[in-house]
Amino acid sequence: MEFKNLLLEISESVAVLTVNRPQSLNALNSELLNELECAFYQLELDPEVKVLVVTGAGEKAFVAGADIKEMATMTPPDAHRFALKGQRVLLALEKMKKPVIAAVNGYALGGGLELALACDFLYASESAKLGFPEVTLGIMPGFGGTQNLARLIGPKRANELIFSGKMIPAQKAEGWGVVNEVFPAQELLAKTLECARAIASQGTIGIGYAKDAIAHGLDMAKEDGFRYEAALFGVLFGTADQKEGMAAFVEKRKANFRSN
Ligand code: DAK
Repeated sequence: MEFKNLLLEISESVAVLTVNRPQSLNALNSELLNELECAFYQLELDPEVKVLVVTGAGEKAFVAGADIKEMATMTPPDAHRFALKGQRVLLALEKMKKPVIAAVNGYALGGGLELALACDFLYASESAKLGFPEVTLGIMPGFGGTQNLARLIGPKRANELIFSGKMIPAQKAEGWGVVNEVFPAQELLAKTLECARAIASQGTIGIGYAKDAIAHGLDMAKEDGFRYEAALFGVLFGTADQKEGMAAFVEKRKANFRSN
């Protein structure tokens, strides 16, 4: 599919998906949400892609939220459809089997922060600002933000951020555990790609199972999580990756994973 609002580059098993509406600070409108949904399904199925990086075009914004100009005139049925679409897109991202890293290169606000939080982890530039300004518009986060943020940083900090509508700098978000690491703006993408390529060189099936165990284990009783982990661990011993990884260790060479 041709994208009007996204740039997609794939190299060395890493796909970089760039939200590309810099004139609107990469705000998410309906057309862009449709394109994101297609892109996530396409990348999930593409055997060339082992890791996905999501970022924003330009130096100012990752994604400054849902498109307020489009939302301003929505009727309740329009808003309902828009909400269902946004939730579907972010759930598709959250459920991707492949690792996804957000490279937050500027404002990540509202739906933009929800997009970043749906990724497996976030790196950010020193100039990035994160927040949920929805209450300043008379609404509340609606693409999973209340749920993902409170689970991630606890209700007290989530309450403060969401009730106040204020933005916090990347460094503070790092202290809160929202962002894994902060880099100078000009290094962000290179550092993100370095990490993405390192992940892409490992056994993809093991990483996918670990992602599954972490995500689903959080919703389980601990003993059930342990049982689930053990079951997946056992399955890995039927894969070529496990055989290659352990043979490479014994033979003192670099593993060459084929991910089957
Ligand atoms: N939507 C549309 N256009 C936006 C935008 C946005 N979210 N953010 C920025 N822009 C546009 C601006 O209107 C401006 O366009 P022109 O006026 O030049 O045509 C251009 O981008 C540059 O922005 P500024 O001139 O404002 O740039 P500044 O540096 O002065 O300010 C800013 C940057 C990020 C502080 C400011 O642009 C700003 O406050 N933007 C809005 C941020 C915001 O409130 N974001 C949250 C949006 S609400 C739902 C689920 C989820 C959601 C909604 C519904 N359902 C379940 C129904 C999600 C809601 C949101 O995300």
